[in-house]
Amino acid sequence: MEISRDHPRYRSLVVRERMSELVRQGVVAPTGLIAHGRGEAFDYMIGERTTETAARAERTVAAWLLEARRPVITINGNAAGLCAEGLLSLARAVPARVEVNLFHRSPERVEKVVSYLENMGGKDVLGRVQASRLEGIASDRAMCCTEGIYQADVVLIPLEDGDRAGALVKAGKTVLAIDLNPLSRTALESHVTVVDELTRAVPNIERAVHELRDDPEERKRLILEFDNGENLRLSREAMCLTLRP
Ligand code: PTJ
Repeated sequence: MEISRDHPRYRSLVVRERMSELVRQGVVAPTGLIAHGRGEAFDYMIGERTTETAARAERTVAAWLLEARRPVITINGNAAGLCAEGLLSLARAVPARVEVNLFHRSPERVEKVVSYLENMGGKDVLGRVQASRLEGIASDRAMCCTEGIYQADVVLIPLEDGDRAGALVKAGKTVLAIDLNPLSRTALESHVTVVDELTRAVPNIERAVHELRDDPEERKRLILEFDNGENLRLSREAMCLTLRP
């Protein structure tokens, strides 16, 4: 489809086209488009901007990633389609392992998403061999890589489903989410929830990684002072303010 650059929603239309093309290629799940639409709706409500509370959450995520012994960033079809280069760049900056972990899981799709990331420059992307299981999830969505999620102490989960976020918390990991829906189970279960659009959040987190790398005191302060309940309340309040006539 030809999209005119003058269209006021040009960027949104380009992203939609890319996501639907990636559905055709099998990287994004068909229902990933529904998840994307939900994200767009919440982004409207937050004013399509990074709020002050999201910026604080992004710095706290950076602090946790730098403090971690074995940080892992999980990538699903939507996260790959929206922000593969940004997430790979963040992983290199930390450095963190990258693991493909899918909700709509099949060996063929895992292969497609891993290959997609490798074509974007991803090195040592985990996901093809998942020999460990997370407790508390009955289906094969519990599968994860032993040297990835299973052994991780800190996991960044962009656009994750609630069951797995809860299972990661129960497994004793520090769970950092990026999710525009401040009411989702993922947002509520995680230790730090960035209520911001993925492609705005990821470069902000990477910038904070560089800023905080040599500042352990500031990292500790951010982690100690962060209150996710208050962060989610402020995010909901920001949405209410946008909606107020
Ligand atoms: O590739 P798969 O098989 O692993 O499937 C990926 C999806 C995203 C389809 C799957 O994990 C899923 O169904 O997720 P949910 O439960 O719909 O949750 C996705 C969450 O991400 C929702 O709360 C959306 O509001 C949010 N979201 C969607 N797009 C964005 C977003 N948050 C931040 N930035 C976005 N661009």
